[in-house]
Amino acid sequence: MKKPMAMSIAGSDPSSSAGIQADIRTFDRCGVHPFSVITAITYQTATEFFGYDSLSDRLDKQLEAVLGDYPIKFVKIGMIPDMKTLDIIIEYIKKYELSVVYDPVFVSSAGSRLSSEGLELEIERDLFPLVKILTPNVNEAAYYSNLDLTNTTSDIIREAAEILLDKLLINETTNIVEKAVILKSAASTQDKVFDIALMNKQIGEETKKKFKVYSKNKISFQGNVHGTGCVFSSAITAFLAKGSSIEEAITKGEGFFSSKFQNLIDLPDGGKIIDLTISNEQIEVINQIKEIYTFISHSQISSKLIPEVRMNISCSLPNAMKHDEIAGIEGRITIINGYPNASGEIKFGVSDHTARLILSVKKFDTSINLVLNLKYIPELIKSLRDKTDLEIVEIIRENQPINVKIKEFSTMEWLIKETVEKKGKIPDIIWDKGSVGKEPMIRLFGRNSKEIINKLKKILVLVPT
Ligand code: PXL
Repeated sequence: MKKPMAMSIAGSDPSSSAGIQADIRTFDRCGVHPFSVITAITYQTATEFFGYDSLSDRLDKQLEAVLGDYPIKFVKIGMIPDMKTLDIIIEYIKKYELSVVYDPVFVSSAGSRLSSEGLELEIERDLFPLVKILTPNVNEAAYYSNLDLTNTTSDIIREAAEILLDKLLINETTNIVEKAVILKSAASTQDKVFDIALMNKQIGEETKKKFKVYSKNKISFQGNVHGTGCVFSSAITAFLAKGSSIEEAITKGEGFFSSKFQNLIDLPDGGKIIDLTISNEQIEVINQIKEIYTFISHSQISSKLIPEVRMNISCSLPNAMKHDEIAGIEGRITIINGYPNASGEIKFGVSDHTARLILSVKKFDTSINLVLNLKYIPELIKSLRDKTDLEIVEIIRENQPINVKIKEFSTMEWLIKETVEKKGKIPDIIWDKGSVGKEPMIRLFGRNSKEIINKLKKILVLVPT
């Protein structure tokens, strides 16, 4: 399969949490190969900025080397330190017809300027018309729209978005071009922050302007998180490179950002940065889910095992204690054209009843890391009992104490406790006939993907056709 590729043209941040380092790491996390061209070297930590040197004399050679050789289409642009850098970038955007996501960055999160005075106007005039998606924060949006966006109403934020989008469209001769602006953290309530997107969407022969509001949980602490804008705009670029439309890329970029923004690293100087690390253990967990999913998704018979509530595969880190240490498939697995199909990506912390099951199982048997929920088919249970060596335990939901029924979490805990009390261990399968409003379900447990696939093979030959 061809690997999606994208390029970042940005400044180096030695704290590796903003700038080109953040872009590379984000592209990686999104499964996109990162090309990187450096516009400047900055000297900074997550909280202090000491200065920068422009690499404008070395920019041309970097760009020609990669763009001359590789079919790169999507590019994210960050720090543009000076006029010469801007001119070279523009030359290459035109020459290679690049699709541009531009994250305007005039001041660093520590408050210092990242570009020469007055460059904003040149950027507006020369770069904006070549930009596909613009991701300003409120200050940058206020500057370019010439509107006061402090403590403002949603009408004024929308007006600012319209002014900015018009600036991207200023040189377009047809009206069927798709572009977008996203005003980051443009509005907030007590516990939510909102990004306001405005896009020009093509519908038949015309384009229509469409607003979309994305809400994020407000995290309250002093100061700000270094590098957030870089991660967000790079994620959008990565999803464009993976084939998403503008609207999809923004939505997926928002999703990626929100999931990463939950885990911050507190640096010793008080700086906060987004945790973009991923361990080999985490990769192993994701690969195990991928292996099982690949096996299932190539088998039409597997689709008969997808329950009404859809299927999930949950896999835990060996010593998991919390939800975010368990990975699953976002949106679960459904059936498309007769085959099982994942609705979303494999991620940690996508809460699900299968994830809760593993956490409960781990209290009794730490060697079990995987669980799948399968459709209940009465004949299948009978054949599995008669013809396989799989250990099967039935749980009667009616026996569940009423105070446990109220919370699904305790239901999963109860189900496992009941099984261990009955059998003294976790069997291969725990199933139940359901109850009012609860679909009957088969749950398959295992230590690793190989073991699960072996068990699935035994099950699949017995699925009634
Ligand atoms: O997050 C904006 C940004 C972009 N690029 C570089 C930076 C910063 C913020 O400090 O240093 C190089």
